[in-house]
Amino acid sequence: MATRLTVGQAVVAFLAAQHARRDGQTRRFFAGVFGIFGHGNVAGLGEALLHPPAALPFYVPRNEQAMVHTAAAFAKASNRLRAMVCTSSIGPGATNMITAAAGATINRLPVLLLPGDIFATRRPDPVLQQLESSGSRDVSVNDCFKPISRYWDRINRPEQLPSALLEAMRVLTSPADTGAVTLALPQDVQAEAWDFPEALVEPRVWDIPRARADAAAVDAAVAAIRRSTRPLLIAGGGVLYSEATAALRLFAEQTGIPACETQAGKGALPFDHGQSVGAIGATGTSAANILARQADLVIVVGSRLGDFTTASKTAFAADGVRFINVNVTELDARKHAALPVVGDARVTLEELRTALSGWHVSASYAAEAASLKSAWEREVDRIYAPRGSQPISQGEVIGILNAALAPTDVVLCAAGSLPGDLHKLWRTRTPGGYHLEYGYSCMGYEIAGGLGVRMALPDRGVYVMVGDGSYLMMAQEIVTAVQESIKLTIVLLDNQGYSSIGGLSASVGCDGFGTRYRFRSRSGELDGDAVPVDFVANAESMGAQAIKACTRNEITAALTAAKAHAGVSVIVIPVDREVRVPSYESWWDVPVAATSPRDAVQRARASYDASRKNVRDYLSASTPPADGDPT
Ligand SMILES: Cc1ncc(C[n+]2csc(CCOP(=O)(O)OP(=O)(O)O)c2C)c(N)n1
Ligand SMILES: [Mg+2]
Repeated sequence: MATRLTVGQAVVAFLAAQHARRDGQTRRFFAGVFGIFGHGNVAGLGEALLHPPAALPFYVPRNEQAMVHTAAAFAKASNRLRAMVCTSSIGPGATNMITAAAGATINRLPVLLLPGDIFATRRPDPVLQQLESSGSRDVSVNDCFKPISRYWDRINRPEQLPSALLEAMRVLTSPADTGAVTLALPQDVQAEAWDFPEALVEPRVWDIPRARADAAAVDAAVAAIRRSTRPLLIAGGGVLYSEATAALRLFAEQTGIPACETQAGKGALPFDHGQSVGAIGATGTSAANILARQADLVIVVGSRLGDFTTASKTAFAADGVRFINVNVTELDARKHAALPVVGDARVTLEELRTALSGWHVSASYAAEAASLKSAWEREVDRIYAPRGSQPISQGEVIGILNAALAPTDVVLCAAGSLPGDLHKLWRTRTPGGYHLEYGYSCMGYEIAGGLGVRMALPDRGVYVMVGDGSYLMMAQEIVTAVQESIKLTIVLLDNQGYSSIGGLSASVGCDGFGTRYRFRSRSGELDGDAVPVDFVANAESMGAQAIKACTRNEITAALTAAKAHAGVSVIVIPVDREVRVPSYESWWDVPVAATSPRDAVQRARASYDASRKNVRDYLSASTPPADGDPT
């Protein structure tokens, strides 16, 4: 049986009929469509969405980059079991999506992008906004999506649509392959009618597997853990996506192995769990980083082992340190020459725990981890404590917010100095309560992302922490939140520019150059007075309740007012740019100029050269040849 539909109509009917199932629970996969129309999608997809199916509500955001951030945050907060669709016109609307699409792919989050594209027939060449190439007519700006999409296609004929849609779904629902998927839809093809097979738009369920690891790899991992004396667990985002937090807790409790967390994995254990030693790496706690330095075996669950996690390959310093990487993705499972355990986090942790029955780390190692942990908690208390001076420090604000929030509330952030401070200091009590986009660390994700989290988790309070720099880059989705009656609390920390990069600049001998928001002075430099921005008026103009809060009491009162307000609240807090949370037993590789007339740069380079000596390659094979193997 065939059904006559335009390509746009077939796409919409197909998307509304897709479901995902894991652990026997089936959900609609797509929760809605974000779109900004132009000539590239208004007639084709626009007509198809004119009366959107109830399953696929349509939302109008204010910026295409932001809508893809919102979609990515929605997928992250849904543990990748649900996703959103984003449609744009051709040209700038499409390329606006690229930054956030890269972020989704880097963070392994499913988003479906439907940019309009230039005419497949090419008759009106060049159409408005078409990029022309002298070397080929088969080029459009949508080719820019290729390297940042896990699946990319251009539908030049209606017959190509069914296989492309199935491939898109395979990738979006694959724990190992997921990321941004782009189906470029030429504007003429969107409007073309075709007799599509009815089976294409029938309800379909995609099973999201819990892949079991190779039995020999699990045996080898168990043997390596039994031999280890100072093992350390690293929980990455994969623990949350796999909903493996209970399995991780039981594994840690049974074996006594201390567990630390990446940015994406933070909250896998409650901060006060006996085995939790908090954040690892460049933005890690003293407890985790001291244990990492001496670990003989690092058991990594669901992490891509980015440079912040490994402290640029200096975090694990013991001779002969080995890695076991539990990951659904081979790429990650093989990193650091690890023993690869390619499988789902939850089932693999359960298998490992069963096989390790009766084994426990030594009492002295457990006691050492516990004492490092209590020393760390005292340090957090110190930073949270009132300093009694103005402007307030960022660390204090984090403490006030942490105390005011309910255990299930979500704190969200992406870029600036806040992510590092939050990674160290935030006391997460519930999985999903800490939402950091730190794969791409994209300024502008914060408010758009907060919207996506609240859409995914309408019963959880969402608190967006954002720097003044990020806010000025992308605050306009406040209007979308107001339009949709979505409650959000935005905590804006104003330090008049880029405190994070300012600190980094000073550390490489460059004195914070170009990181302060200052008027150009008579000297011709940007070193005049601070450029004033009235953030309260700005937020109010978009329909938010906005409150300036400078002291501890004012911040607490503003949070109470935000709780009572049904819509968007923005709390503007001036903070001390120079009072920074230090790093603990850690390093981050940012190369310093090797020659410079500046003394400060030369000193920074000398210190950089000394630190760089600690970088390790982690090449030692996890499974050396056994006796009798040919070598
Ligand atoms: C889109 C984007 N551009 C540039 C950067 C590099 N960058 C990282 S943090 C930062 C400054 C952020 O300023 P703000 O939001 O005020 O936070 P603060 O550093 O003051 O804490 C910059 C420019 C980035 N991460 N993302
Ligand atoms: Mg700032």
